[in-house]
Amino acid sequence: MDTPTNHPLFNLAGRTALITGSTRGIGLALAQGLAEAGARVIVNSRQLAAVDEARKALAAKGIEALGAAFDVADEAAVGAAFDAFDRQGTEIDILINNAGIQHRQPMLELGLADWQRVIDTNLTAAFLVGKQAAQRMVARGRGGKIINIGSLTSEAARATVAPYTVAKGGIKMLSRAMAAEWAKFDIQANSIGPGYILTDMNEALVNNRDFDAWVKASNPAQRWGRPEELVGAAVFLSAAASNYVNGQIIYVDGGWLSVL
Ligand code: GCO
Repeated sequence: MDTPTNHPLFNLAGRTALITGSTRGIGLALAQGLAEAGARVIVNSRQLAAVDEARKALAAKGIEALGAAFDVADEAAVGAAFDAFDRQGTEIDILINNAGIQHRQPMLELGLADWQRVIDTNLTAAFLVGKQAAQRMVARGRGGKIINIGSLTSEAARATVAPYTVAKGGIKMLSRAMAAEWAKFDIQANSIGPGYILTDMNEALVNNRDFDAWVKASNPAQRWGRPEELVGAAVFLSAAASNYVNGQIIYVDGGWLSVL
């Protein structure tokens, strides 16, 4: 990879970033984007094989990524992963809580187990991983950056995705709660709210003609977003450029939430 030549306010050289759920989709694009801005990146998912594959894909682009396979929703596994980082001397300066799942079902039929699974993975995990990362940032005294990935549903509900909507609304407020408690340690915690993005998670929606037409008609940009279009906001929120920006959510949605 070329030596980063970006503006110093956006240069991530010397920083280490953990991006959860980064073996595909938005997470993988953010891992690549942060690496291109100079960061050393750690790829994560539950499956070691998926982590290895993502590292290979990044290596083919000249990026040497580290890997850490663990379940972000499992408190013991998260603790063990951070203990391993400590043993290896890996110090995380930037955390992107990106891991997320979807479950589409009308709420009248929704069972507790599915509700809980989505809340655990999309919201509680960001608290669990965020806490471990922040404890170390505070102890090191050099501050840090936390980015929690929200959604259009951080702001507005859509039928059939209630637990996801509730979790993503929570993500917006989790960033603010983190900012409230950790800003004094020079930690900035912000959210990014992607619009409808072309990812595997949304494959069923992309392939649904009515849904695809709805996305193109409702969004002023008249198209789906691409994962790499989230990189600019992520680099900004990971870099010195955002050192006095805290508790915000930046929607990267083609203008969707700005219109009726
Ligand atoms: C859905 C999607 C959403 C969106 C996204 C919008 O079923 O509505 O999967 O989760 O992709 O989060 O911002």
